[in-house]
Amino acid sequence: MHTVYLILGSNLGNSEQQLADAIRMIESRVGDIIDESAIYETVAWGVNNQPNYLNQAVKVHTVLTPEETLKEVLEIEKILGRQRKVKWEARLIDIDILFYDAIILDTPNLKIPHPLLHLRRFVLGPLVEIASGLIHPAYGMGIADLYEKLDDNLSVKRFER
Ligand code: PH2
Ligand code: MG
Ligand code: MG
Repeated sequence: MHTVYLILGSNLGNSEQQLADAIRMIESRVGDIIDESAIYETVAWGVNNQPNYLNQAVKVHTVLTPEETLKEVLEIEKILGRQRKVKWEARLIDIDILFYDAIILDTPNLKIPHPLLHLRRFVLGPLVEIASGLIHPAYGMGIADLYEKLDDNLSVKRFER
């Protein structure tokens, strides 16, 4: 059994419903949901003039390989209406693999750990809730330490429905 951490994001449509639907489909196609963070409302990172996101981190147990996991999450994105045209455009759902056990993988289609995760409050904020003691295998630092050292000041706050 393998442990995978995912970050979910949506800033189009009914984002709260999209996250709930994504988690349900992850449970049926990837594996058991072991833990999930609260939902956070976050300012769009790296782009201007986009609606705020809802982001949520989840911990999953899976028997799938990293490549199979990627295939499933891309399939879930498609089923939930994701259309890909432009990088970092507003989207109905995005599901990114953050960690898969302690592996380091660098292929054209799949990089694990996610190469930008340590720079993003919208990732580390939710993640620190469910993985504060986890060590980043490439940097040798805990998630809580990476969170403390963040240089990103874009707003990340718990979503109040
Ligand atoms: N995803 C991006 C780019 N910027 N900003 C926030 N707040 N949340 C995201 O999920 C996000 C982003 C690319 O996938
Ligand atoms: Mg992403
Ligand atoms: Mg993605």
